[in-house]
Amino acid sequence: MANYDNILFSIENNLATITLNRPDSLNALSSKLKSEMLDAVRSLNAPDSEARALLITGAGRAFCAGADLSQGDMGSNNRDLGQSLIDGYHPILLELAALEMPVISAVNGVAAGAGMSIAISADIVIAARSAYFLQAFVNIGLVPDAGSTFLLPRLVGSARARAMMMLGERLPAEKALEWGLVYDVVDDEDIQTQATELAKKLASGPTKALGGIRQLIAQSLKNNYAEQLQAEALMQREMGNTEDSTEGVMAFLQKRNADFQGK
Ligand code: T3D
Repeated sequence: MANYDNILFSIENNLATITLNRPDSLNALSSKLKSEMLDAVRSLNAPDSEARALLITGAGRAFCAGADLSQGDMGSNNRDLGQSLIDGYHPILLELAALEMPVISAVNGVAAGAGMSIAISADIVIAARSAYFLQAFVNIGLVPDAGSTFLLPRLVGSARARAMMMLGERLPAEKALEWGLVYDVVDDEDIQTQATELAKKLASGPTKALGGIRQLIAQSLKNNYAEQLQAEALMQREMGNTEDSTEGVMAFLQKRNADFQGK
């Protein structure tokens, strides 16, 4: 497995974990961190990868404070942030979206700017009680990016998304839970163990079905009802031929827990 400087990356018992690891800058997204993250995420979809779920979290007191504002020409007028997004962020986000396994984010502290975009792009978001979400972009005169304008209105509704984006105020974890942005809020000291427990459960689940759920939910954003019914039928045809679905039915009939292999 590759050695990285700005992230920690491991795969254990089919669970891949990426820890954004620049705690002194609240895990701000430097060029190096982004290229390492892209490399790690890409490796998960390789045919020889053992990963069946991905957990993303942050080292130290933050999940991620978004773009590294101290880097390169972020503070100058002579910059093309559009190109920087296209080259540095979109490949990671698209690679994450294309993963054929569930993605969990453990938001251990602040998730701001593009860091919030990454956090909410996960299938399941668990937040520490003291964590908060921040659409920080407007505070530095920018518009939300890295998928926030796509994801946030869909998750919390456009009225709340607009207010978060325009006001640039902190959304505490408990309120994020109330708004449906996160699946659960846990005590700070439990965030890593509880998120890992949940991620392990997914990593030993029927991976093809979990990947299928991701695809179907994504397709539902553009399909009409009839198209979505068709998409479900096509996907279920595929699932009906998986070893895990045979195992699932057998386990039910034999009154035992299923032993899914991700096949
Ligand atoms: O090309 C492109 O990349 C365009 C893409 C843009 C996407 C974006 O994400 S734009 C939004 C960028 N992010 C922000 O604007 C957030 C900036 N940070 C903050 O507003 C605050 O740091 C927080 C609200 C997140 C946390 O506040 P607090 O008081 O808990 O911590 P702090 O004291 O501000 O920060 C601690 C350290 O982290 C500090 O360094 P120091 O003084 O101890 O040496 C601070 O400078 C550093 N830090 C925090 N955020 C960033 C950062 N360093 C670089 N980039 C950051 N984004």
